[in-house]
Amino acid sequence: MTKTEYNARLLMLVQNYKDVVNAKNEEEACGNGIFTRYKRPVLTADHIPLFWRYDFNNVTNPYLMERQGVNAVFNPGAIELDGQYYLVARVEGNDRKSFFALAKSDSPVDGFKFLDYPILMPETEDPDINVYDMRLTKHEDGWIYGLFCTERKDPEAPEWDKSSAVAKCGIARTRDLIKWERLADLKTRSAQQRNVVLHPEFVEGKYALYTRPQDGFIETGRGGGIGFGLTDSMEEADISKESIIDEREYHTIKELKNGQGPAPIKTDKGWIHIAHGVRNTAAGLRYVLYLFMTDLQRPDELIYAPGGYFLAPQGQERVGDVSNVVFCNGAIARENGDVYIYYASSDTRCHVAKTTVDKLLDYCINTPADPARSYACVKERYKLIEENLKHINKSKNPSLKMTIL
Ligand code: M1P
Repeated sequence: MTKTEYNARLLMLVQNYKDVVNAKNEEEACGNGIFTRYKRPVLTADHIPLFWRYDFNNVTNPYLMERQGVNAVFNPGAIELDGQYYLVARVEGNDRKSFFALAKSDSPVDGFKFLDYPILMPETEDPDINVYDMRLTKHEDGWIYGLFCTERKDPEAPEWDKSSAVAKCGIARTRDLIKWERLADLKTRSAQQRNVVLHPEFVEGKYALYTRPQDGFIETGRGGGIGFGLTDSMEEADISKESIIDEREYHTIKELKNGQGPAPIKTDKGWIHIAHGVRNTAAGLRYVLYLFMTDLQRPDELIYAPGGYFLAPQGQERVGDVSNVVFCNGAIARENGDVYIYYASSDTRCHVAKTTVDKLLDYCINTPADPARSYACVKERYKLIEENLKHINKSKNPSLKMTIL
């Protein structure tokens, strides 16, 4: 490669990177009234700084090749601190290992830039093989906790089995998102755990955690459902009793498995939970987001369970490394009532959708629960149609009249 070719390639790389990182985001038109999607992903593999991927020494890398590629950036935890928006993304290298990296912006919907280095998460005495899906919780004890999945090879697996793994909940805490103190992994009585999330307040004077007990690494087996348990300390977190607060159910969007998303959002009417539900199809697993609410004093008591999904993969979101997946482990509820939901699509890229606490409450309280049978669903829809037809016929609003063609 000549010097001119090298420099032309370098310029092209820089220009492409700048275009991606500086692109402004726009709301999608119309939507469903519950939330508004944004047109561009907020983080992708193309947002990874070039100096994390390329060796820029033209002696050691004369062809300006990518030396350490990044495959995907997804499932970000999210937090607002001092008016800045932070995402702790799951970055997956070409080697399939995930790690955490902090991106920051002064806007909730665009301009996210990674800091100079990814997070070097300290290990415990039993090193993690893979870490991912951090949930950030600003706890009332003053710390910011990051709970994540730590995966290790199953020590019981026979020599020929190169896939069986054990998932546990890793725990770390920080004050500034830069320096992390690793604590002991969570102990529970379940074989495996994923999607564990810390509640932001003490419950009965203890730390409260949402769990997802599972028998195996992929299948929840006899386990599953979103669990709840208490622990005296986060330094040696140990849950002796888990109770299931949101079951998986036959013929619903959470038939196969489900999991708590980010820490729940506090409102005067209860806690709003964003969760994911999974069902199996001939085309593989389908992951969607759904909501439920729990009691303000008793966050383990379900008070509203709107039926069906809240947000499902759409358009380009449906395609990626693990297609037909949306997953959310980060949301920011602002003091002014705005809520930004950060979700990833198909284990590949991160998006944002905007809504408000009032809209989420209206959705949770007024969306009918899943009536469990086709006949009951049609009856439910009849009620809506009958009321609407009466209302439209009485109305003098010409636009409303036009809804009947
Ligand atoms: O591939 C989809 C998701 O699968 C897992 O989630 P769950 O344990 O709920 O099935 C996680 O690996 C998650 O990161 C991933 O997005």
